[in-house]
Amino acid sequence: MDTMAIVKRMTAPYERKALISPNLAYYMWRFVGNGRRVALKLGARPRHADARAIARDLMKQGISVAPAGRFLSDEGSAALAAAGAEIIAQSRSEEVQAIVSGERAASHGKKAFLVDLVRQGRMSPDSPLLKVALDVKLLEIVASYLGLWPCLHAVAGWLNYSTDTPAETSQLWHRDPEDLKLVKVFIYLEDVEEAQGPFTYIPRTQPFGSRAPQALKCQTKRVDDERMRKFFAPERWQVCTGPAGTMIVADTVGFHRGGKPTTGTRLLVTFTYTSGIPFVERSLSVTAMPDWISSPIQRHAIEPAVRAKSA
Ligand SMILES: O=C(O)CCC(=O)C(=O)O
Repeated sequence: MDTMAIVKRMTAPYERKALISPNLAYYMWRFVGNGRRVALKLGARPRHADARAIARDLMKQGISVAPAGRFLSDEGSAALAAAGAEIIAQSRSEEVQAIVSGERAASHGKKAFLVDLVRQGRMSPDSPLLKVALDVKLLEIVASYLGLWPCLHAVAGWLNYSTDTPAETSQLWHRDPEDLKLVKVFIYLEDVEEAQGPFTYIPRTQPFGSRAPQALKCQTKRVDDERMRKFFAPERWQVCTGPAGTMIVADTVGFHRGGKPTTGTRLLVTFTYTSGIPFVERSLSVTAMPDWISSPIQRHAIEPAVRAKSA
């Protein structure tokens, strides 16, 4: 068996579990499976002075929420304005509105309560959304948190709408399966109040978080609110309402749920970042290496998705 297969076998039992302290599987994941990405991170000083402070906050809480300008460079903010305008226009198209109103059946994936507005198979390297996801400041924050140069794993644009069915899949409390530690980003493109099904998180339940030991008792795959109350009181739940432009950066191995509007819709873009050896296969593929890339951290983040296209 080769080294990578050994690392994979050692880490597999920790999918959808938050480690409470570093163990052998973690060190193998970090220094053997992702050794090169760790070395790249250690050898580079972040260009953005506050990237490390934001990552430290993330290490403590598992989540950081602020206006997008806190996490993005000026170029990233400009790309977000362009990408956001495109996605808002798409969400208002007749075709999408017919799905929201129930006149037309959606070609749903696993989630029968949202329209995914982004085609992430064979994505164009010139997509403004890719420019946001590969923003250097954002990547530096993710790298400081993960302790390695990350891979961009997925990109999506969701329009959630209300349904009559009980909460299901990601609308119930869960831990994400993509990697041992990971970062998900959500950027609201329209205001999100309680009624629009905000992203909701239990701080400090991420890997190595101070509530990870307490969360061990609650290891079911999907948990409803009634059951979660027995483990964590609702006062501990961070309900991420906010105006358009609110950005959430979180390790979603920590407990979270969201996306069940009771009225109206919720429109956001979301990115997932993993290490170089995720548990779950990458769904993103990009047709060519973007020629606007200005930094090696961007190249390393997108390289696997470009390779996926040519594979
Ligand atoms: O839609 C939400 O707010 C939650 C999304 C989620 O659970 C996920 O992406 O894993």
